[in-house]
Amino acid sequence: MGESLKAAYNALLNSGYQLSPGAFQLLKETQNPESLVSALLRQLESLEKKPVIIERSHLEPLISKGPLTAPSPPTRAPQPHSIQVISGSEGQYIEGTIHDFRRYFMDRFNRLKEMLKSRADMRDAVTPSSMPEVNRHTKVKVIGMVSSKKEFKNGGAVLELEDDVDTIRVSFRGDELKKKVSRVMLDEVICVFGTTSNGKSVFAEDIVWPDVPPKIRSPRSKNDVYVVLTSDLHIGSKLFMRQQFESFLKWLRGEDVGAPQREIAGKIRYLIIAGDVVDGVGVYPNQEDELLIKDLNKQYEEAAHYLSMVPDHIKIIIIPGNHDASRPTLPSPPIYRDFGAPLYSLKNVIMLGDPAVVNIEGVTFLLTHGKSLDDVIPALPDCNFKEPQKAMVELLKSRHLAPIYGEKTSLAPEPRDSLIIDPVPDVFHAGHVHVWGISEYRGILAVNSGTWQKQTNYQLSMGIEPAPGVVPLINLANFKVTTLNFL
Ligand code: D5M
Ligand code: FE
Ligand code: ZN
Repeated sequence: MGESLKAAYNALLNSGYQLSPGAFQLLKETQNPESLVSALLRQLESLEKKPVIIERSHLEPLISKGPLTAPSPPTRAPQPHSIQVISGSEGQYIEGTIHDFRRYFMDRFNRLKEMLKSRADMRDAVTPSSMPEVNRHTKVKVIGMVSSKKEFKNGGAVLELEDDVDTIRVSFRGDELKKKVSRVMLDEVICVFGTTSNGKSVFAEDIVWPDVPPKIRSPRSKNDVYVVLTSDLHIGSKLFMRQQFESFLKWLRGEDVGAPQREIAGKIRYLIIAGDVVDGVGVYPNQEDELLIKDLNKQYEEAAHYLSMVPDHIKIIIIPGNHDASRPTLPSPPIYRDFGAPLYSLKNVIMLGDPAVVNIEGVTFLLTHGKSLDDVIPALPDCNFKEPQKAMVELLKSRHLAPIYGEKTSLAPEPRDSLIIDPVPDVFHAGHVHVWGISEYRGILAVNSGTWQKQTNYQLSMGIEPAPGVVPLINLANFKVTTLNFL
């Protein structure tokens, strides 16, 4: 088997698919099996009902379309932007009754359960209310939502897993399992492999998270196209780093930069801002003392004034953060027009909600401000506020942007849980923590884009040390991330 064919074949198996003989033959004959499979996996991600066996007919349409082998056009004229908004929640009004929350968690549970069950080794998994009736040791796989977690000094641990009807108790022993249990977050959906002797409780042997399938990364754009990621400008705050942000804007325009950098600047087509555009008003006690502009409308006017300096050939995508004029509850709608009007009037700006999924030049971006990191980072043993990208990777494994319910992140119980990570993105972009960081997990880039705000008094008192003025940018032709320092 050729290298590319082998990689393609393994990628399918690892994602839980089997190949029909016809499909295998077709893969063997095609020029680049790896990119064909990669295109197929991307397409399958968006399907609710995924096939078990990949047939020839799944692959054929992807070949006849021809983009995989088509030669690049010999043109030097500027290409049109290619941007498609997949989702950018409008944030519907919801009362939040017990009934609403029940329906919300049922949707979360059912969809993550189906995700787990799409793996070949988990098709026979049960849920707490469908445990087998047994009276001797029997192997079981149980999918449930974690409703409680207790870790004991002697190294043992107990989890309670529930579905809409029943709860079961799962016990853990041994160092390896202890480490896995410490990674379990409340309200996430997991599968436990183990044994039961009564159909009511389980001795665990392993834990499996929904996770993302391993991906083959193939360059998505033929030419160098740069996407700049930033967030947490906090315009209106006395601690907004005006000068450094102005240098950044100058750089975007290709001014005052050396030749190699100017070349990059000329290839920037997109700028994504993952929330906290302004500092807002009344976001935390005594915030006023740190505000330079105390009027929210004026803060957005100032923000639009800065962003109007971004050249028109760069599309700007903006989602709200917890300091912006939007609902603080997730999912949050786009920044309200009443306050954000000056931003809406910029013609190269696209305003979206949190979370949002956009496809840029064939690359799927998942955007969120990252408010839930306040809950997730303290809950996970190997995560910290200095490396927010690590917690972002854990969210990918949980396939959820805000698994923990009832802490600092408030959730709107909409009928469909839009915080489930689906489709699997190529780039996962968040901010909020004010520290930049980049990680790659199973072919997905997780990027936290830092801030333009110096340390606030609150952050000082909490020992939070921001890392401002650094901007990551991604070249969509090779997925290389460059960081630029404007300090
Ligand atoms: O959040 C910037 C960082 O500071 C983020 O890690 C949360 C933390 N922060 C800031 N203010 C608070 C309060 N009042 N409680 C808890 N954590 C906080 P930002 O959204 O920019 O304020
Ligand atoms: Fe912020
Ligand atoms: Zn924030």
